[in-house]
Amino acid sequence: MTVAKLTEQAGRRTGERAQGLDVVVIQDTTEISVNVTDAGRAGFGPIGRGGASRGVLAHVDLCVDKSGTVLGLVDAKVWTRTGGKRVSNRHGRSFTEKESHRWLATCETAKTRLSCARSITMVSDAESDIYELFAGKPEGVELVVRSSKPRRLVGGEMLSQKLNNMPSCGMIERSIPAAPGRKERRAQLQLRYAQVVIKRPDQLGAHTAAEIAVSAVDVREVDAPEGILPVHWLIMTSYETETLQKAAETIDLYRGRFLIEQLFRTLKTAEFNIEALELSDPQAFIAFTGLALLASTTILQLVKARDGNSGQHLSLSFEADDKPVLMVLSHKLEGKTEKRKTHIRQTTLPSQRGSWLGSEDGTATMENPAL
Ligand SMILES: [Mn+2]
Repeated sequence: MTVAKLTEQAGRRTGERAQGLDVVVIQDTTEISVNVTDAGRAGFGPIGRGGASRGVLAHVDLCVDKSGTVLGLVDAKVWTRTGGKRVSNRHGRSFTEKESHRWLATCETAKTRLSCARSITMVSDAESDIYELFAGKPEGVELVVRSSKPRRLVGGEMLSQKLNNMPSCGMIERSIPAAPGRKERRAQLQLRYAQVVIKRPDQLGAHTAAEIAVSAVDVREVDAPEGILPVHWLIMTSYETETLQKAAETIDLYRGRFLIEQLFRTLKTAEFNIEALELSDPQAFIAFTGLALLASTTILQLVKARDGNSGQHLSLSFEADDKPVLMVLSHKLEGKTEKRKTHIRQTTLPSQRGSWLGSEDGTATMENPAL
């Protein structure tokens, strides 16, 4: 069993679910530290700022539809760096040899595995502000990336400067999800947007496109509450963004990224607490991380099904073979009191064609012939 095999299978199923849909793939990397003695750490490469800790990295691609329903993983790579030191990515290596190439490789995998989707949009954070990503993106895959590096435009002006000098194009109101130490809030967001042409950075050679045309959307929160760092993002996208409506859509695509943070929290905190695992064999740790990522994705789907009227189908999370186990667990977990039963009913996934588990007389019904 390898992570590649597990995720290939998961990706294939996600591809089936994505058929005909406009899908968004959120990609992100998380670092997972190991909880073993110094001797046991020997097989693990450096992670963290300056390589201060030891552990593995996981790069995950989570597929959602435009309503926010989690369709599943497209791919996940889990690895540990070799050598005692973090290898410098800066000089003398081609982009395909660098660890940062993963952001582009993920786009290629998404294009292959989600070939039946109507459209594919990749969303990623500031770490993926990479010129070669925009220059090399596969056709039919669009990008929404938070900018973090100074970018010079054709004509000499800096990207951030251009947007700072523009008047506001309009306001939108959005909710900003809660994060550790921060409550959910409504935010007034001021938008600026422009079509720009970015110049190739000097350190890149002529084999990379000399310039790339992107849309830039600057969003900044006005009147943020006292003590709260106001939202200020500069987003680059391969979509043409020529209206306030389009700019707002770009921001909404980026806001959807918080789901992957929720996935990583599931992996690292209460549910799996993977960083507490005492496993000194790197290959075993990597395989376990892959399994835990798949299970965390299912948990994320179940949590969304419990909390909202997602209307998501049971087959999003489970295989037909899982049915007997789910039946047994459902009976076992259902409480004796009426309140507890209600609670259990709320946590079952509604089928598109009626209730799947827990009919009134306690016998389960199966109305979807596909399961
Ligand atoms: Mn990240």
